[in-house]
Amino acid sequence: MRDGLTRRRVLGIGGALGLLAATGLSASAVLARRPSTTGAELRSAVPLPPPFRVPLPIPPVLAPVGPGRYEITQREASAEILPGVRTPLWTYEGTFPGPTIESRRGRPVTVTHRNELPVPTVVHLHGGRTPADSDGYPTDLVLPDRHDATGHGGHGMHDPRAVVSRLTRDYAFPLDQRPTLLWYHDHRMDFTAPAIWRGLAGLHVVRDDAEDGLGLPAGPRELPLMIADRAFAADGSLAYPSLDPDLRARPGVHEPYFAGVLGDVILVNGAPWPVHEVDAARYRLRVLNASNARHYELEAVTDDGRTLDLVQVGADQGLLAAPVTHRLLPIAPAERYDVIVDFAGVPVGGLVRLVNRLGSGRTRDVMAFRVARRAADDSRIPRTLSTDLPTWSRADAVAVRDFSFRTGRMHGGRGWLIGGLPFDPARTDVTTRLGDVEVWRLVADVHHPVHLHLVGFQVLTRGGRPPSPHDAGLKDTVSLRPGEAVEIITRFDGYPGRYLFHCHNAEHEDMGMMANLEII
Ligand SMILES: [Cu+2]
Repeated sequence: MRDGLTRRRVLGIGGALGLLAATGLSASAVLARRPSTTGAELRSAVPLPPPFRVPLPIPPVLAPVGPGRYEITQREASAEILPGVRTPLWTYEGTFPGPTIESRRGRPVTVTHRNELPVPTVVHLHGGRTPADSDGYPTDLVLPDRHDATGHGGHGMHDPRAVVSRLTRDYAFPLDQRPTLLWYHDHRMDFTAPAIWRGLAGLHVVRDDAEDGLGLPAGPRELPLMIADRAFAADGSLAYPSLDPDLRARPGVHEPYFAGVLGDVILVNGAPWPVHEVDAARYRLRVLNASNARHYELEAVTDDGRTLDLVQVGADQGLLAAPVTHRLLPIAPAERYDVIVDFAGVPVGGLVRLVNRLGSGRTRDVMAFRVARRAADDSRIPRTLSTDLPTWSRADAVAVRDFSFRTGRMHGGRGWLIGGLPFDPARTDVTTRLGDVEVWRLVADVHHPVHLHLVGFQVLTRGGRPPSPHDAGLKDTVSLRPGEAVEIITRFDGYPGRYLFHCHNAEHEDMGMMANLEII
């Protein structure tokens, strides 16, 4: 018990009593509200295109400006996301998603971000094993050139440790970590959700020789899929219910979107319900849920109603020890799944739809694959994928901490709290020693995808039972469903400094649901 949060202990996790103690909900409330998703859906005010007409875009790979050096300009741009409709965006390098950075494990990369947007920004590389000064702490602002440096932050919080720069900032990423799909996105205090919504998100892939040697589908048969829902206003802009449309002063969203903003258009790599022509062969899908609040349960369904196996080879933090076969793959905001799907059994001309079992109407469809031709396939899925996963056990843990993720009072209104407290950059919530193994018990009132910066973790239990099949491997984001408790185990290695853990429902994150982790 080293700090305030850990005093709020949860007893008997997995049992109803522990759950109720932690969430403060009545038994009937817990049982009555097990919605499939948390949040409210915005309706677009423009006509929406039919599904499976727009080709799947592949985000461009960013060219380095020197060995290990990249430059990204954050600027306003517009794009034709819906056919015939111009949509203004906030972008990295003029595109949504931003350009993909391709890296090799252990080869450091420096990305110079230049902020030409009208507001301060912060860049976080999600899943990156990054020193604290480049991790994109929410108050480490990059101010625009002519920013007056006032009027930031709705709650008047002062952060004496903030490192603020003007116009540009170099983010240094050692990338001394397992190969996986990372993503970079805005992480500014109080305004992360609307900034990501407007387009500030991109992919960053880390590879190594061992993974390259596995024989997984590669080249054009490896597809990054950034799934994100959005809604469009009558003028073609992205609709978002901000309390402050200028995204400068007052954080948060209007009711009824307090629990999360959902869109009625499903984008993959920035295109609405796209279609991609494939060979009748195996494909490796690098799936990221970049939605602010929407959860998906993905299923690959053929014309004749068959469900194709989704063979998972990797989780948030890289390869599994061995493949895990799913029919239905749940994916919460910020989670990544690395899956192989085999189109060999689908007739040429056939359509395989990727559907979201949690969606309804138009949001039930995600995208489709059109099988265009028969083709040779020398890819394989080895029975052993990796042998370097950590083997932490409960006996290694020097601390067990409990955190509740629930709504509550905050700054005179309502917010989202961890351990009963809203985020305060000036408060240290958890202090841990570099190298320590800890078990964290997380419990939720509604859906909360909980993300730890710096470290990967393993899921020990879910709902008092062994982890679910989709909990396999090393993760950095774990999906808590309503009333659910999850235990995770991790080792805080990497770098000392101030890091975050938070809910990755981006609206919850902006409305208090973050906490500080100080590694000493
Ligand atoms: Cu949350």
